[in-house]
Amino acid sequence: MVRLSGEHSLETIQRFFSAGRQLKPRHATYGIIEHPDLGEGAFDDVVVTWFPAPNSATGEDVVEISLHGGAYLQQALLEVLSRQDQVRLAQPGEFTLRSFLNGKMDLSSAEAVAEAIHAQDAVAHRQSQIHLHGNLRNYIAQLKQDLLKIVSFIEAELDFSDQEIEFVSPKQHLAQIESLIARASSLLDTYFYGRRLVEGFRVPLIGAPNTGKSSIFNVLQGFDRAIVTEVAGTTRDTIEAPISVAGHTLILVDTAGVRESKDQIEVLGVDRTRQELERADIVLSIQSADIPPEAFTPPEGVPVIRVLNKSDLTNQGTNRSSPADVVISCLTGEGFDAFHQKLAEAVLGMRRKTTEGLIITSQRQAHTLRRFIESCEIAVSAIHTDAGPEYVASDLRNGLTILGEITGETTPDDILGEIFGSFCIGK
Ligand SMILES: Nc1nc2c(ncn2[C@@H]2O[C@H](COP(=O)(O)OP(=O)(O)O)[C@@H](O)[C@H]2O)c(=O)[nH]1
Ligand SMILES: [Mg+2]
Repeated sequence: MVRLSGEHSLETIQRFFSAGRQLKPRHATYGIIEHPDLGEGAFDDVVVTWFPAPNSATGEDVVEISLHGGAYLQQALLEVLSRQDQVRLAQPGEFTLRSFLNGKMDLSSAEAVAEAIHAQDAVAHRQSQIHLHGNLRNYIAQLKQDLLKIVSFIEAELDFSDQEIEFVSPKQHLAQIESLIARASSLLDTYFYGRRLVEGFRVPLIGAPNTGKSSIFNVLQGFDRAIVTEVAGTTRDTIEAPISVAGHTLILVDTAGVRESKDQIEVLGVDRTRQELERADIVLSIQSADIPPEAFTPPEGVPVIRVLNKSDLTNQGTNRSSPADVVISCLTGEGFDAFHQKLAEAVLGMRRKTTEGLIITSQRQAHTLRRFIESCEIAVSAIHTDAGPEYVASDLRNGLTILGEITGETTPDDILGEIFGSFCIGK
């Protein structure tokens, strides 16, 4: 589909389209595209739908041309259309930007469009749909409304402070402000999981040379990607590949292992392994039945799955006693179902949502929420130190402005540029 948006959309398409009847708002009309620049005779038969402003996706006049599939038809039409007066190709994200500027969607929904475009798997996609349908906006709107109520009370006290009226002291707003902080924090807590929904969970394979890390990497991925040999130290660089587990994307990282080595390239590989360990979300600690176990300290707070490989060799093994969560063999395929199950448990164990099912995935939203919580915390300490209602009110006002940035009521232009720049053309 080729889409035109803006005030010259209708007159432009009328130069190309003949149907024997007028286009009717929001009705699909079958007809023919023809134009001298597209060669002699009919170019394609198409269906054109006209959405007059403001009842369209962008809030402007929109014309959608559904043509036959195929790169040539699409490219030729785009090229000729974009050479017309008052017509040019859209920038990435421009349709969504216009929709936002015309009040058709708030900023968190616009970001959800970006999330939907970038979603790599089922769970991330479902989350983008929850955001797109405004649930995040509603959550923030509720926070704003409750905060506004508190601010109004405190400011009313300021306005009438010279009169003999009894007002509640700012202390009595403490519990409400603290509950706002708790609600914002529970949303912020979902960011750790939310970011990984979008980027994938990093899962390095760590272990002594020849334990079968590269072999496991290949089996989990379903095809041979990493080089497997009997020579210890074959894997020098890290290689990564996405796999799907329980609807989540995991980025498997095959590493060089962590042994001390004299080979310079291998040493660099071992350094990389250490860096991977620092970024890890789940660590696969690999041992094998034929190789003595090597001690390694996993990073704190990161789930580790202890894998004992080469179960087919257990009888001749030297490593029968090492404790493992799963016992597998790349040779026979034994244990891989249980291994998948363990991986699924590990990612699902990291899932965080608010009670409304919300998860934030954007760094901008997380950063803004953090600033909001900070300004509420400043208000709380102002109350504790009897700083005076004018200070409390001003900190809370600040919080209101910050919340407005999440939905886009008060977002500076440079931030808008950054958000919409991450879209693809035609969205
Ligand atoms: N018998 C047996 N050999 C395996 C198994 N997995 C890997 N190997 C062999 O172990 C050697 C080292 O494997 P590789 O994946 O390169 O180990 P890495 O150094 O940890 O990456 C290769 O010869 C593999 O064929 C297994 O489950 N059983
Ligand atoms: Mg290897």
